[in-house]
Amino acid sequence: MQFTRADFPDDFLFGAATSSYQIEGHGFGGAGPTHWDSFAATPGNVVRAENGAVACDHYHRWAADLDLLRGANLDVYRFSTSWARVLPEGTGTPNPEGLDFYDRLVDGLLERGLKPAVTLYHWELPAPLADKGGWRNRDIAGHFADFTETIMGRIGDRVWSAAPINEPWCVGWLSHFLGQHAPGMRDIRATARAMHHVLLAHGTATQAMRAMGMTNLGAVCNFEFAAPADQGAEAARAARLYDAYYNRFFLSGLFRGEYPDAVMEGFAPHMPAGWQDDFEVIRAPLDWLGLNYYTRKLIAPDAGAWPGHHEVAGPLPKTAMGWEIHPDGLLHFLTWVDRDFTRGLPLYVTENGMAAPDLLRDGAVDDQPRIDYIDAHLAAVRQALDLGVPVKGYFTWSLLDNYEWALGYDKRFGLVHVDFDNLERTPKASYHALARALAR
Ligand code: IFM
Repeated sequence: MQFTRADFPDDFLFGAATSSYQIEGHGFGGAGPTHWDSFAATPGNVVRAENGAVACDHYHRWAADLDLLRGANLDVYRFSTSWARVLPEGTGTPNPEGLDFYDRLVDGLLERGLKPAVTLYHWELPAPLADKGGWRNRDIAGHFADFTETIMGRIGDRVWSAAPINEPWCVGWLSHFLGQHAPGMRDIRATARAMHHVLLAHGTATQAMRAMGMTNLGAVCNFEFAAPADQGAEAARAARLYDAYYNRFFLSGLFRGEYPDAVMEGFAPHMPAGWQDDFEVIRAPLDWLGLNYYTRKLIAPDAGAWPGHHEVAGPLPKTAMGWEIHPDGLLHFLTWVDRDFTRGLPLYVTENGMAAPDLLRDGAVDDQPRIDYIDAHLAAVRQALDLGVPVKGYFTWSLLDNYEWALGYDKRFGLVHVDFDNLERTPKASYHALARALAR
């Protein structure tokens, strides 16, 4: 690795990120059913119909996994809590085993000198709430605040930071417009409502945590650099619209109390009644913003219904996800977000990493491309710091190879290889390189 900890400010934090459904093993410990279980059980949605029932068995192996974090000389661990593990019905009586699990996890992190950075929701909605319309139903915001109070009532006194919802774009657009994630809908009315309600739920959860006296509260959004597929005016317009519903919609809601006009051209007839009155809740003050960044997309116009465009393959080297590697996009977003939205608020790169066809050979995994990817993106962070952007930390996605949603277990993002037959963990070359770079 080209960089070391010494290349960053003293208070700059390095971490790794995971999420509950992707690693824990949802079949254990009394967790209730989620919309990801039924989505995965429906033919055609997930590669080989794989689900998170066992995943990495982190539910039983968490202590060894936390040792891996410490062994990599990381400072902070970003994980999520499973709503359905804590409240199997989504509302009502908590599952004591679920609360105990997160309690042990937080204590285990603190014992190892690691800061617990919690995300409340990373996509596994309890099935009983999905039955009631899930993110399309405004009631979700109240239920989410209740869940927040339940889990934070148990661990909120010891967590270092908290953010309500991972990647609102995926909860809204990817899951309700593109149909690629649970609940697999392709409906513009569902999308407009889900995208608004996810922000409302962010606001109610943030208010609930403030009322409990919690501090260091943020939001985590994902960003893709949108570039026109050709030099024409139509492609430029298409890329601007992609940028509006992907990158600007949620920031505009959170920091300006409005939605971009270009998005409302499509969404206006489908918004829930009274949506304009919700911004007071949505704009609950934040202490930081997290940016998840992986790639750019080339956007070409077409004659289809709104938004009237599609992605085309780009020329840059790609990861195993088929995603172009474009570190300049991270520099763009860090500087743009600071200048136009957050204005001095601490920023964290809360996810960044690559999938690769990593092979375990003689007990080792040579994943030099991942080392290069991390190096290139850290160089972008370093440039942003030099320009005065207050970037305070960088998290690699992910600690472990895990369940990559609709793509099942094939796409390996981990610093640590997981053999999904026997669940054995093997730190990859990137893990060892990071541990050396971060040694104090
Ligand atoms: O695995 C996902 C994660 O759940 C959310 N951010 C992107 C990652 C890679 O696709």
